Amino acid sequence: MTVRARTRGLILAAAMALAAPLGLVAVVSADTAMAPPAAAHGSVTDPPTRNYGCWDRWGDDHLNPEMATIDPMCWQAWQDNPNAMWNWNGLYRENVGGNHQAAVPSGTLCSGGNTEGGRYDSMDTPGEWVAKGVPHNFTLTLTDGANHGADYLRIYVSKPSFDPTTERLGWEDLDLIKETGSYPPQSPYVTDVNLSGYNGRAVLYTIWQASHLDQPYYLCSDINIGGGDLWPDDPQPDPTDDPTDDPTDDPTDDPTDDPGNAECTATVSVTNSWDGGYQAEVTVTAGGSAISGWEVTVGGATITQAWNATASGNTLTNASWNGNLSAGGSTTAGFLGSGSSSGLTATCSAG
Ligand SMILES: [Cu+2]
Repeated sequence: MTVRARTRGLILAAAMALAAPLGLVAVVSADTAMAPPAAAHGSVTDPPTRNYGCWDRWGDDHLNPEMATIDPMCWQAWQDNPNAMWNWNGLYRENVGGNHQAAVPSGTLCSGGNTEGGRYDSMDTPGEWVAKGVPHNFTLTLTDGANHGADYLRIYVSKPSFDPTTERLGWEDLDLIKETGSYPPQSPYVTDVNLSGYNGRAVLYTIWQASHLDQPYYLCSDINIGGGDLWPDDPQPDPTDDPTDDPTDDPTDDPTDDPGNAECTATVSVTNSWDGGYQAEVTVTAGGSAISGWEVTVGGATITQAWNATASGNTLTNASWNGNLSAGGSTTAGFLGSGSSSGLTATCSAG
């Protein structure tokens, strides 16, 4: 998901680092295009919201016409209003009094009810938004560059009957999954999400009720539940194809699965950082033969939380759903680290 713009998080972190010691609340004019947003507000960064994803993938290359075919929903969004991406962290309303359904009419959920004079209206457009593959249990990360705190995060997922590629999202399309308790001012806010029983492309809808004033954020993230990342030129997944239910997928019966030859490689990249910590993604790739498990040791890391893997010290071990990789296949896991993110290394060993 972040192959095109792994440096964006670092730029944001640099902006935050500059602003924080001065005690500034940075203000970005809606007309100040061509600059990364200052650390004014926040958004769900994993799984990425529509506009955060477009900014992350294309922010340093947003005039590239190839976007129109590779990532057409981002293309239409950039054409409609680039400030929807530069200000990916500003999709909010104010003084709603908790009446979200009254303030944000069905069909406009992803633009916060056409908030900010319609700046984010392109987020409501149906189509093949790039969707991040997530397992049935994953960790949602909301990055708050302004330390507003949260009264709650309210998280919905679209019903199986809803098709984001052809329909605008409405309240009637959503199932409420959870509402968290409050968070003190900090970043990021993370919470586990359990989507058991859901499969395939869906929209994850998060309301972040900020605590500094009545300022709720309305955030649409495209996901592919139980599968890999979805790009428009990929075949659509069969929603009944749950890899964990595959009776033929028994690694112990696989004559080609020789653990003596099993190899893997791993890379680590920092996807976001802030004062005193960071978020990183590890990509594990099998070598010339299939593997049935992996461990990645992240040199230089102090891991405080992991997803799509379990952490012990600075070693990540595959989760139940992503240990089996075919030859040359890859998967990703993520973690939160404390301290500095400089000089991280990743070493993989296969089982
Ligand atoms: Cu704010």
